[in-house]
Amino acid sequence: MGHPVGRTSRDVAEPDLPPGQRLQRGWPVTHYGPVPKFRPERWEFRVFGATADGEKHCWNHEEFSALPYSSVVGDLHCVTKFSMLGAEWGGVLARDLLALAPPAPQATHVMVWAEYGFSSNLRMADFAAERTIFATHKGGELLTAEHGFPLRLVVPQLYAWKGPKWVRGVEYMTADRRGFWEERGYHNVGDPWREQRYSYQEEPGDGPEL
Ligand SMILES: Nc1nc2c(c(=O)[nH]1)N[C@H]1C(S)=C(S)[C@@H](COP(=O)(O)O)O[C@H]1N2
Ligand SMILES: [Mo]
Repeated sequence: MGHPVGRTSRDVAEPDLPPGQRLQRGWPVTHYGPVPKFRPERWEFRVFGATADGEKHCWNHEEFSALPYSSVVGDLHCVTKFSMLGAEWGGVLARDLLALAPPAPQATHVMVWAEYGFSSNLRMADFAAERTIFATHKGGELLTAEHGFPLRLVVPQLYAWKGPKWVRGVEYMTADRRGFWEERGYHNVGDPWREQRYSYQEEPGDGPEL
């Protein structure tokens, strides 16, 4: 064991980086459009679409803040090639939300909706993954406005655009539909380990026809 002579510890730590990614010191801010202003009295989180009971489920900010709190460790991989590894995220697990507002059996995908109509589509399996989390905190501290306060989705096993900041709801879908970046040339699935960056790389079954 130990590090091979002549190599730095950085070299041996890289297996956590997906192909084509590089480590980023600090935490840059990346998004399209302005940072929305948080108005607690107008904020609500909605789960709608193909729910098991056919109803829409809503939480105001106070109610959402009272949901079970969990934390996970997960990476952010931006498709522009920087990665942040091993961040600790706190908030509500997507799994817990699925239990609180169950989808109909026919629901196969979700659209995650954020302020200003930003959206991102996910396969139900990615949404229900162990570490998919609606984060309110990072490293034990509340998110800042530019990083998504009061709520952002983190899906550690996919590229970071799959996790909207300023998230406001989830639509359960019985067929796949492209979200904001998925309609604009990015891969429908977005697995960084398979380097699924762009829609031209898609194979049959990866997403709806373009
Ligand atoms: N609402 C919204 N969420 C978004 C985006 C966006 O444009 N709008 N960009 C995504 C992209 S491409 C990345 S890399 C991450 C960046 O998160 P950060 O700014 O906290 O590093 O946010 C994601 N979530
Ligand atoms: Mo990104």
